[in-house]
Amino acid sequence: MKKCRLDVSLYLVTDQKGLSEPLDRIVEEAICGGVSLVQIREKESDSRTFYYHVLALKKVTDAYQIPLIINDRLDIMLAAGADGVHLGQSDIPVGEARRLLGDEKIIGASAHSVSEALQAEREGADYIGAGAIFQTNTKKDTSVMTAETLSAICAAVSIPVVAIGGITAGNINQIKNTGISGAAISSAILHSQNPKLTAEQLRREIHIAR
Ligand code: 3NM
Repeated sequence: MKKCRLDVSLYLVTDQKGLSEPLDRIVEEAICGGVSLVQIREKESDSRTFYYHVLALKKVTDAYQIPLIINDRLDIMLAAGADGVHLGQSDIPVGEARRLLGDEKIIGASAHSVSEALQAEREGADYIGAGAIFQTNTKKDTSVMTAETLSAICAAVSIPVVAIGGITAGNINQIKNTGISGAAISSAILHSQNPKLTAEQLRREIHIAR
């Protein structure tokens, strides 16, 4: 998966909690609806379980040539041969990850302010995740960011910025004209009755919002 083709427009972030179908099936349906990038995020699994979940999901993402990003865990990303890692502000620094990984792997970074975004860009991040844009139950330790801060982050960095947190097809129009390159979504897709249709709707809205 070459980084020059990185498409962050519709970014699915997984969460195993409360799913009504196996995760790999939901992810496959969502990819068929237009998801362009998948991040596997597991806060409660032990390392080995996380690793095996990555291998299972990688079969799906590889089949559709969609990059698979691992939340937090550089070691699991390397062991599973995934495409990249997403790092939060309490994970290892982006610069250290870049030094270890070289230029081929994708590194994403969460930022909650312009200074965090600029630092991540300087250290070699490929994209910024900025949030939470709306109230969310998927991640407890976050707070809502204003559309002004989101716009300021987009204006400050030259790498793509992906908005995250509580985004649905119904509210994404509130962040149009902020300069985002895409939206990262978990529950609106994973808990949809029809993940493919929801991904299609989100994709349409994102193209209008971009
Ligand atoms: N990070 P949903 S919000 C994983 O603010 C994550 O950095 C966030 O899930 C941040 O689409 C969030 O269900 C949860 O709200 C996104």
